[in-house]
Amino acid sequence: MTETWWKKAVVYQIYPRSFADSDGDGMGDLRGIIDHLDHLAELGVDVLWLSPIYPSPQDDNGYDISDYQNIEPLFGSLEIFDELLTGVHQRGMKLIMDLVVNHSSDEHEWFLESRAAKDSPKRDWYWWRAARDGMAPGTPGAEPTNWGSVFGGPAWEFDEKTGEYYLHLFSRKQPDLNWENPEVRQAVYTMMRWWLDRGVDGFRMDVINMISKVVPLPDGRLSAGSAYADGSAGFVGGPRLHEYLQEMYREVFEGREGLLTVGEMPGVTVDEAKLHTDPDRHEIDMVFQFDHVWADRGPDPWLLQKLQLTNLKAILGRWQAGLAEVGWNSLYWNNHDQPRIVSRYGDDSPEHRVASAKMLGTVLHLHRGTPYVYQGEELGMTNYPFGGIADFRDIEALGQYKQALELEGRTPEEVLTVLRARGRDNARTPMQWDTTAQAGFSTGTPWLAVNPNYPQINAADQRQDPDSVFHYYRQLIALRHREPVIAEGDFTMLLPNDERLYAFTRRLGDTELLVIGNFTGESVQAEIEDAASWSGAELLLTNLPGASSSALTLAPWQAVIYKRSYPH
Ligand code: TEU
Repeated sequence: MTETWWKKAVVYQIYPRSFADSDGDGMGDLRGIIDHLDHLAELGVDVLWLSPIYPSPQDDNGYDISDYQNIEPLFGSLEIFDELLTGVHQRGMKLIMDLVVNHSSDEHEWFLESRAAKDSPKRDWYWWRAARDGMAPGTPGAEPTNWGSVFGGPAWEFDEKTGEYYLHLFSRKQPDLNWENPEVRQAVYTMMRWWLDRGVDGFRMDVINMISKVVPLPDGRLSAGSAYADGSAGFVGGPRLHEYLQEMYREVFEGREGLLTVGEMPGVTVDEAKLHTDPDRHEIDMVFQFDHVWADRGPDPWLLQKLQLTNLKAILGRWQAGLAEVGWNSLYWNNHDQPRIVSRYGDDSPEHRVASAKMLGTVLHLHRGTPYVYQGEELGMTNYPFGGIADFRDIEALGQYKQALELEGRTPEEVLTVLRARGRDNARTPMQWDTTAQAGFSTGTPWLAVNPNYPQINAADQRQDPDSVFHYYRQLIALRHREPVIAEGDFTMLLPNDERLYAFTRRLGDTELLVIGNFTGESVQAEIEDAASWSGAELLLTNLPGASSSALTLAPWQAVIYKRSYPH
């Protein structure tokens, strides 16, 4: 196995609480994952990434961890985890854990100790600060900086007991760990080694580009209409981030083989990503960046914007070019924080759902980088028909809704329009396994409602149907395993100014691929340079009948992959 085995690999993300419930409590669990491992093996994915399964008060569905070295009882036990790991390895797959160490839960022993007294030996394990100079502690505006938290409200919580504030970039139950303190770093590395020794194959590192803060913590920029400032300049890609990641590599990963490390890095630049993933620098294997899922986001967070295809191409093209020689990227449309891609950049109407889901899969998987499939994406699962705010469970949706209405003068309908389209709960509705009650997810009442479209969209039907999204994803994954040009080849964007077609070529040695995806519901002629030279090329894969290399006319939402030898 070479150390870049992951260039040919496809990762599948499981959100355990929504994947499969084996005991009828309405919450997915590890036994449920074990029961469905054959679905994943049949799909052909190489690596499973589990969203957090550690003990947690579940304030942010497990991204608030109260014990890093155990399993949440709702999900199972360490024994069941070992059984799962064995089952994964027996099927030739790997398993990576979610590593959430920018913050812990406020119920973690470390924080309880830190909070107990100003002179606690763990006081400095978190970010404690006094009120702003000249202001009474605990009064509005007295927070140490003007930063807002991602989930609404200020990024600081006042603690009566010691009269100081602690920093939480996310919920108040997710205090930020202080990475400046070497004891914190060592405690994290010890825990990571413990999991690797147990047999896990690596980590997906939650908001890992936020662990280094600018000291002293600076105020952020306040934009018109928002209650709190954007503090990101004080903690995104901070001054010691490279140093910490290199130290982590030495302390945890050096000398171990066959692992995968992926750093989730909202707001990372291409240049920084290149440094993080340059193999000679020994930081991480690949980044998980956000630019292409922010492509339909405008300056006003509560105004829904439509995707401009040229913008998406400019963004992904920039990432392809920037990491062409050195570095590596993850490729994803979906995760547990994003709305369903077929409802977002595709068309989830009965007429076009299947074709557009397959087209989006084709375009993504044929880029250079490691593709991620989020549970249900392989079925073309869609957004949920949310009504009012009572339908949402996500702490982000609820917190942002409250802030927008109470402090920023927004109307419920304005905010709901965006939450319905973009809210994270869209990704978190239960996996649709079959046509039985609750889509076969649970015999009880699911913690979040099942999408009512499960009789039409479910795994059991799709496994039987050779034309399903499931079998198409299976082919895409197999194609990456078979064709070195997909993993290793270079990338050239075509038609950058076309608002309807996404087209590019890939080349490695004497093999060249042409990939075109039609992002519209009309048929479109591809006006690429030298189009005629592709006539006679081999059709590797398409999602609809009637593709012809001599015409290059794409039916609504059609995708094609052609292959020829180079030079031709
Ligand atoms: O997400 C980080 C992150 O950037 C999110 O704030 C994301 O941009 C936003 O929610 C999109 O709406 C990670 C996890 O993936 C997320 O589930 C956690 O809530 C968050 O970190 C805190 O751990």
